[in-house]
Amino acid sequence: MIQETLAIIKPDGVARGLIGEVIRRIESHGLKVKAMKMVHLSKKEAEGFYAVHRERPFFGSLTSFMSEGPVVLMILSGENAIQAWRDLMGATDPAKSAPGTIRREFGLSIERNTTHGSDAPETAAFETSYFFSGMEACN
Ligand code: IDP
Ligand code: MG
Repeated sequence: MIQETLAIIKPDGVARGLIGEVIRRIESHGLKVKAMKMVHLSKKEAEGFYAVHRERPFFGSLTSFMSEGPVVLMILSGENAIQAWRDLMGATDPAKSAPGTIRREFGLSIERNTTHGSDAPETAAFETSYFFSGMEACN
């Protein structure tokens, strides 16, 4: 099934010059970039994006991190894109993610883990429309 998912290169990845490396991995695994932009989120915009985590103890720290510098936002498309992109990223905690995954190779901590990916079709729909209008996605 062809799906779309939201990918983010988080501030730690952009700051360390990993934009090209992350996109190279995405494209070499057959996922297509359908939309892309670089933005510096405000704290409020980061809070809106991560609203499902509002009650978690790390919410304040996470949203400060996500608004500390620019991020790259992308809509990815491909066969089972949601799981395919999560497989490329690896587990949330870099210390527990599989060798060869982005988070294992580049993640600095469970919070500063370099990339984001949607976790289900409903969250992918919310997250892609949170950042992109229909006009911004290419076919
Ligand atoms: P995911 O990004 O792998 O889907 P989530 O549980 O949805 O993981 O958490 C969202 C983000 O919140 C993570 O990517 C990470 O940046 C941060 N995070 C998750 N768990 C922790 C934690 O225990 N401490 C600090 N930050 C965390
Ligand atoms: Mg998540």
